[in-house]
Amino acid sequence: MSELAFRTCPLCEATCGLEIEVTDDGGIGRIRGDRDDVFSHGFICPKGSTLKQLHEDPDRLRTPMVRGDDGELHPATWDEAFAEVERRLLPIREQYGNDAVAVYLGNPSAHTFGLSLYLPMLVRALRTTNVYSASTVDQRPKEISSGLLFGTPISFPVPDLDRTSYLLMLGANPFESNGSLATAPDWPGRLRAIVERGGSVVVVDPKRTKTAEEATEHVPIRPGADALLLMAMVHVLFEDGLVDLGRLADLVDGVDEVRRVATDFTPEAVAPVTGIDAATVRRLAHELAAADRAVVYGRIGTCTQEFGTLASWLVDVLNVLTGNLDEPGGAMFAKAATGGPTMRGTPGKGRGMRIGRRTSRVRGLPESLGELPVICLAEEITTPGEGQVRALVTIAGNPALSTPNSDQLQKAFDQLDFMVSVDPYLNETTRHADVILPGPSALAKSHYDIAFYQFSLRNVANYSPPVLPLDEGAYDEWKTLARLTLIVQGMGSDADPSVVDDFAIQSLAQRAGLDPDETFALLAPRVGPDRMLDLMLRTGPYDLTLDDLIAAPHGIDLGPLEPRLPDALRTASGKIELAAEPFLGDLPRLRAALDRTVNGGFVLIGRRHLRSNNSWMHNVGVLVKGKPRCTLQIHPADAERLGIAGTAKVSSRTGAVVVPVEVTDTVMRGVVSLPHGWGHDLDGVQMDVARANAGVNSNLLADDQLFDPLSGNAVLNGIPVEVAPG
Ligand SMILES: Nc1nc2c(c(=O)[nH]1)N[C@H]1C(S)=C(S)[C@@H](COP(=O)(O)OP(=O)(O)OC[C@H]3O[C@@H](n4cnc5c(=O)[nH]c(N)nc54)[C@H](O)[C@@H]3O)O[C@H]1N2
Ligand SMILES: Nc1nc2c(c(=O)[nH]1)N[C@H]1C(S)=C(S)[C@@H](COP(=O)(O)OP(=O)(O)OC[C@H]3O[C@@H](n4cnc5c(=O)[nH]c(N)nc54)[C@H](O)[C@@H]3O)O[C@H]1N2
Ligand code: SF4
Ligand SMILES: [Mo]
Repeated sequence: MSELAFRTCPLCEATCGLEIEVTDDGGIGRIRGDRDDVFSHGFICPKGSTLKQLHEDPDRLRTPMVRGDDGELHPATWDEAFAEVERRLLPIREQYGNDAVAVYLGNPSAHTFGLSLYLPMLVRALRTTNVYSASTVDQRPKEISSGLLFGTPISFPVPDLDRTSYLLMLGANPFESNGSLATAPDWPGRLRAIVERGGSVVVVDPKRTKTAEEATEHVPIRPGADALLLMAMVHVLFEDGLVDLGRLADLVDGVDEVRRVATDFTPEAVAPVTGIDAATVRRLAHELAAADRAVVYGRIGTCTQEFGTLASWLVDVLNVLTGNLDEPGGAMFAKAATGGPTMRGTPGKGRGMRIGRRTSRVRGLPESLGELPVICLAEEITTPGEGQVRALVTIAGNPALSTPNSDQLQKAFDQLDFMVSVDPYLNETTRHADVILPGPSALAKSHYDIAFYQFSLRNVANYSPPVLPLDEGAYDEWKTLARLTLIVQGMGSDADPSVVDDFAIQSLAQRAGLDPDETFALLAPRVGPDRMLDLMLRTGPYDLTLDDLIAAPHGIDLGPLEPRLPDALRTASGKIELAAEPFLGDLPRLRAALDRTVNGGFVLIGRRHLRSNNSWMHNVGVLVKGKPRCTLQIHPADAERLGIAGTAKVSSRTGAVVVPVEVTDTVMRGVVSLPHGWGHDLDGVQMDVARANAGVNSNLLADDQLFDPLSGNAVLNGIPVEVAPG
């Protein structure tokens, strides 16, 4: 006998519904796609079912770990672990000031309900300028471009795949990644449907990916050249009289400036740098303008490159100029059931977005969204002086593998006086920690995708109660964050986490104009993230309650996206600021790139695999079995010219790796591709399967000195490298 539980998968952004068999003895049986899920209709990828393996993984930490006098990490009780944090962290803050403590927030902190809700309070309590996250090796350029254009950093227009007839997609490979900053289960099915209904999918990518192969057209591009391509398309739209703003004509500021700055970027001028001939650029611009429902979408390949912010901006410039913004089948704004920044305050107007309000201490790189670029973290630890980082808190992150020049960063970690990590694994990063605080497995937590429904392709609300009770000795992650917050506030390591939880409700109630006492009474007896969610739903745009969601285990479909402008804008002008000053200010750099000559050297790009998830799921045997996936892909002509077979040595300014080679004509000549998140054979890592399938760390090659200046985001695609037989 067994029972079925339903749960949204938290592993990537696609939010698939899972059907999970729970056996009589409280074990986990089979996990499949939930056919009744209102959004995923049974779709699942190979990672979804591995929540079972993650739950059962013997290497997953079940108790806190504390470094003893012998220098080794040992299991400890929760009280001991929190006491150690208090004992070690507070004196550092007292002696050296708040900035001496840095915090790094990793990707799963956005995928974990409890973490995403309680992190802001911990970060605020730390009162440090040294806040870092995986966002500056990812989507920060898109956040800045959306913030400047539309007013909030999560004002992401998403491609309305289900109704479009023309999709121009740059730097994304959703057949492997399942989509990003555009939440929808089954991207592959949705893309195939565009083609089946006679539409076009054009993929711009230096590699002929699976997505490109299934598309109607693949346009290979030199890494980093997207902004030039897009600018040339803008040029053609103006030159050939194809600009048509439609309904939004009165809502857009700066069209003439954009016309002016696009003048020099003719298709002929950009062709030598992009590798795309002028006729193709003209045709793409005309196709985009002619399609009745068209959309441009760019993702990580357009962000983690030297013109990340400009490329992200130009994606939406094209959507605006062709009248496809905020239209069905175009680029639209979601309306999440919990409310959010595009729904708060006065409709249609706001404070807009400011960037660079301060700069980093050592290199002077700009702040954005209250954070500094993670490429600055190592130097902030190693450079003496006032404000030097001496302690680090990492939460759901593995910067030792995920961020550039990781050798330098790992050496910097050794210099810290104290480090605490909230993480379920003893991995490449947490091996440097003095205290590790592991949360329960995903199956013992409730779940709601607070973040990803903000940019979902349909408006959906789906709550998952915990599938399993907490294991003995396990401790809720939101309570861990609450207790860290209280420690930092000087309330003591044994303070009651409900103080932080109650404060959160009080603040939310006040912001919504509700009476706090009545609100507490209304939401009782719930506590923790569930209570916060209930309040957010009640004050959100659909008048839902958590009970409504509990009564709908397969989710509630709130319908397709609807036009939201002008109400969703939060710019100071109340307009779409198409020519915001920071974009124009960065254009001389782009113009200078027109004079570049391709020098015959190699550049490195990254890739993802369906059975992998950044750096942390390589301990799941069913996902890593088979051929090694951490290989260097190189074009046959390049391999032959260099005499490379078997293995290659790849080196950059920052490091070198020796890696097995996969010769394939799917990559352009002069480009090599290596996935990130590997390199698990480091001392002290307690992940046996990952160690046996170690691979090499591509971020030894990524350079902390290469970045997009507007965002400080790292360049992870288009890294100059040398390739030789290994
Ligand atoms: N070269 C190169 N580098 C890249 C990229 C690239 O394309 N190329 N991609 C970048 C991108 S897009 C991203 S998002 C970053 C990711 O960078 P990070 O977020 O730093 O790294 P992850 O590999 O996601 O590591 C997640 C960590 O969270 C832990 N974890 C997993 N689940 C939970 C949980 O429920 N609770 C807690 N507390 N911890 C949990 C894992 O054990 C692991 O330590 O990597 C970036 N790095
Ligand atoms: N299976 C799996 N799924 C994942 C993840 C994972 O690690 N594994 N990670 C998750 C995370 S954190 C994120 S952020 C998303 C990312 O999701 P996607 O953005 O879809 O990321 P990728 O699959 O890496 O695809 C990026 C593509 O950009 C191309 N590219 C590289 N440089 C350039 C360039 O200069 N210009 C252009 N036009 N293209 C370029 C690469 O060849 C690659 O095909 O995926 C998420 N989903
Ligand atoms: S596509 Fe993403 S959400 Fe869906 S099952 Fe796979 S990992 Fe989970
Ligand atoms: Mo990411």
